[in-house]
Amino acid sequence: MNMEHILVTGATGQIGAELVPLLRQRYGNDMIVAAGNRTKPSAELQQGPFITLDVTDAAAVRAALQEYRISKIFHLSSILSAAGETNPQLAYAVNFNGLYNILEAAREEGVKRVIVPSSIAAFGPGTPREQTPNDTIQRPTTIYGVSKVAGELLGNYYFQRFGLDVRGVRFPGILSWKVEPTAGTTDYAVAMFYGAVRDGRYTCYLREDTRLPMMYMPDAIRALIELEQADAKGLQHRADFNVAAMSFTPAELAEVIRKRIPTFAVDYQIDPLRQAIADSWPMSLDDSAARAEWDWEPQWDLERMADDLLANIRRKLGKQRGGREKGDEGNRRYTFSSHRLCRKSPSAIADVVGDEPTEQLCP
Ligand code: AKB
Repeated sequence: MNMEHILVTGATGQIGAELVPLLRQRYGNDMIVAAGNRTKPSAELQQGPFITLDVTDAAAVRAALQEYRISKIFHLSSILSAAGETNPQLAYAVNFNGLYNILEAAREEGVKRVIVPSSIAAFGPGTPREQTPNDTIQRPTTIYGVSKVAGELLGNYYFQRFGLDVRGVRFPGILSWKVEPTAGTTDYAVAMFYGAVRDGRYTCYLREDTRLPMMYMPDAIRALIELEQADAKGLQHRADFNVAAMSFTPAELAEVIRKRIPTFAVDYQIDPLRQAIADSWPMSLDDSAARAEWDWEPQWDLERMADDLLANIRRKLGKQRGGREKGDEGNRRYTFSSHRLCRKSPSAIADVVGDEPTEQLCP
């Protein structure tokens, strides 16, 4: 194996499933090694190298870097906020030990760059919630958030101490249609679109006035790629950039959907766990550091995103043409009308490894 490759962990998850095809378009199918753990990879992900990789296994991580001569890593494996609170031990193993294994193996194997997404979860109740500054108080109250702060600091440390080029953005909630997120707190936004198309209604687990920062997937992917390619000379921050696109509440989102589907109905059944998490997060972000240091600029607003998402979800669900289209990623069951987290066995919860959606929400 002579050529250097890019590794994407958590490839079967919400972000990975969209990042991998895009990177493969740019660099060629064979150059991008997609790594997942428990979720069956889609046919699309298998169009290039796909490996099963448990990031908590240090030897396996190192062997993968050696086998494929990995030069860059997008490390997306993570247990998200809501799933993390149902199994903090697993979240610790994957989010702390998994990241440590990636950074150590990258350092030892001479990897050039590691991209590790952080999240708005890296902030907490003590953080200013409106236009949250890039550099501010970070005392999160979830294991996911604690792991994200640690990840940012570790990334900065590995750069300063070992010269490993670690970079990362703090993602808001991400809306997309290809792989539905089911392990986080911001997932309601995607679920509302699916509910609208599939059932004409949706039961929301967050209060109607819960304002959170959000972003459409094409912007999220572009943020990762642009930060990865940014000139290092311009970067004062490393693994901790706020990136913003839009902020809205469930009630505002429902209104935007109702403009397009007038009969759409929403009711609210609050999940205390996810409501408490959302209430501890920023409502909007100041992303001026990302704008200044690597020219970050979002391209999608709420109205345009709504049109695009509805068109794609309709196509995916086959509502317009009475059947699924060839190539659709229709292999998942939706559990979005749910409002409560199941207390499943650790092995079932472990399926969320790799930023992956699971059946962990109960109807
Ligand atoms: C979650 O809700 O846990 C994630 C996030 C904001 O990081 N979508």
